[in-house]
Amino acid sequence: MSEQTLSNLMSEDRRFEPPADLAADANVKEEAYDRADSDREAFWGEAAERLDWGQKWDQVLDWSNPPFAKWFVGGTLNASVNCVDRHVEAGNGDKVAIHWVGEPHDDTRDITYAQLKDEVSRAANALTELGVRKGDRVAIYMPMIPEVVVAMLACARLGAPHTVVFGGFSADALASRITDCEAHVVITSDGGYRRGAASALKPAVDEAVEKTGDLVRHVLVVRRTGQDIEWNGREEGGRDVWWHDAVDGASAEHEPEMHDSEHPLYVMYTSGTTGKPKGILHTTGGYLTGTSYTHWAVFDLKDDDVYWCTADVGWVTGHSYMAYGPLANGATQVMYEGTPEKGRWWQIVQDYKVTILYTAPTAIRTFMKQGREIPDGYDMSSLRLLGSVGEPINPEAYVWYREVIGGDRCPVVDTWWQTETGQIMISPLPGVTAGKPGSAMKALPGISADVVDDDAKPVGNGNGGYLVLKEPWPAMLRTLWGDDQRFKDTYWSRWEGLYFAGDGAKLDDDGDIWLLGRVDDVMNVSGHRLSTTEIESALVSHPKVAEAAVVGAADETTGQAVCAFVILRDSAGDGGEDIVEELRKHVAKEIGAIAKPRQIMVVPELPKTRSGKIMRRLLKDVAEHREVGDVTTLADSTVMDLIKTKEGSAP
Ligand code: 6R9
Repeated sequence: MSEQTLSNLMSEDRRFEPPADLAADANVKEEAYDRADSDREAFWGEAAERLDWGQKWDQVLDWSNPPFAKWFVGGTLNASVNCVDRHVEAGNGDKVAIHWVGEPHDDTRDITYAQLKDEVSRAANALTELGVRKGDRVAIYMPMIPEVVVAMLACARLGAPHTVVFGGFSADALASRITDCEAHVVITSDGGYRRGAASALKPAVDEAVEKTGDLVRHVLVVRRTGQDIEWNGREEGGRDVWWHDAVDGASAEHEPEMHDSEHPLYVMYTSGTTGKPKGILHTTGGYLTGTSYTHWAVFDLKDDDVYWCTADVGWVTGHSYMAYGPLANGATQVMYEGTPEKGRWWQIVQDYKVTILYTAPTAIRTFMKQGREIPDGYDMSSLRLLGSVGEPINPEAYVWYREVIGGDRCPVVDTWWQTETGQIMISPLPGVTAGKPGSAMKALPGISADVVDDDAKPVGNGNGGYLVLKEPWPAMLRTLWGDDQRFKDTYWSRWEGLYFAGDGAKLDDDGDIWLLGRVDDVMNVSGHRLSTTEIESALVSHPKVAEAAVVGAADETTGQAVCAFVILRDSAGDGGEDIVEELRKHVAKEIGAIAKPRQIMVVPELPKTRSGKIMRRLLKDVAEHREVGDVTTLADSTVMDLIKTKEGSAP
């Protein structure tokens, strides 16, 4: 990687020391790194002791057949017992597990651990009644309502792996996932609320079920919006069953079975670069150990915290850090049904006295765009810790998040991980690490990461390359559902014994890690490696720019050329006539002439998935004047039309 491209982010020299009181009382202190280094398996064995096991394991890790790992071999446990029953038994039944906030104002519910236990038990009994047995797969396609968590835990209780499909996905996407994991039961709702209106879900399920032939036997439907839907009840020989009919009357007593530590917990589909989505398989003991430990360590979770992860449950962050991690830790959390409306989040922080907020850079940049007057109007003094996940956080957004949302007193933990890793892998520890804006810092205790070159040689401090993981970790994916070969090929075949994450990264002079985006997003312009992130970060540091996305478009002369799409801040108006030239110059100044975008398009929106990732693939299609590809995973598929109309007016 060229010196020039590394210099921009690395010249970021602001440091934020951990607050003294947090450091003094931190769950995890500096010594944890050494302890984990000296005996990694003992370290994870100790972390596993945080859970309740039926039978204790005989062996922490079996890595005799890499890359197929087995963690806590011989141990048995039940994930739902760990997430609910044991807290009730410990006398915390009255503690609120979920403060649920619906999108319509004043539509709220507080659910205690005791209530959650009853509800999960009822749902487990109802699913049994519908014929769900240990090992059967259940598809879940729901909005952000408490029943989605209940449904997941009920499946876990039975040992029936769930596959949650994000509610914004199309009927086709749902059908392909149902087919791939052969689910006989789908749990859904009539609809959900989005941007102030009821939006139907059940019709997509009907369509998907239709496409999958006779596979699906039952569709269990929660009534959320009360809107009109087609109904094919069992009386008429159909598949549909109302949740309130099946679950509400079921017994709240359910004797849980202890499952093998390696019993499948869930399959989560994530898109690969091409072809059919990959079904990432997570199992029980290691996954629960990895998520609960990291949730406790990275967020420094205390008994009286009010934690809020804003991710949708249809995304891995919603699985690890809304469902399993926090519930295994007996935390009180907020769950919000809606999307980021102006001011609404801050109202929620104020109302529920949220202490820990975990969100994505894209949301932060949206709020930056709206202006600080909005959050400034709320009392957010309850906050003590902020987290970021999903993409590299540019220094501007980090500092804004820290200052405006965190009142300049809350540490920001930038957490790097993937659907595949299951748990946070690289992150500051809030009581230990002095944060650098834009850096995820260091592998957590018990995790071993490095940055290597094409020949798997460690690049050393001050250099860039590929991020790899060197040792197995508890919540790692076990395989791709039904496709061991693709699992090996995708992650383990590039270099012997190393997990290839697909991300570019660099080590600064202190050895701290800076993520540079997917390696497929790393451009090569005239033989210079340029990171999309780095140029985006430079663009966003311009006062008129709210958000930016950069792609490398094929170019006859330079191999690839930098093409940028920018959203201007509301205060910048249309940016003025010379805005494009002004921004090109700005990038040249920030990074160097080589990084100057060939083309900059001012656009009203960027195409994003519901988990907030910019779909650069689509922008690349625009930049290379191709027909725009598959838009079904976009949160809002009309965005591409807006961008294409702009294309005509591009310079
Ligand atoms: C949890 C999640 C994984 C990809 C990953 C990387 C990017 C996630 C990041 C980050 C820089 C962070 N990513 N967190 N990049 N800094 N803190 O997002 O899972 O949806 O599977 O995405 O997201 O590129 O490889 P997933």
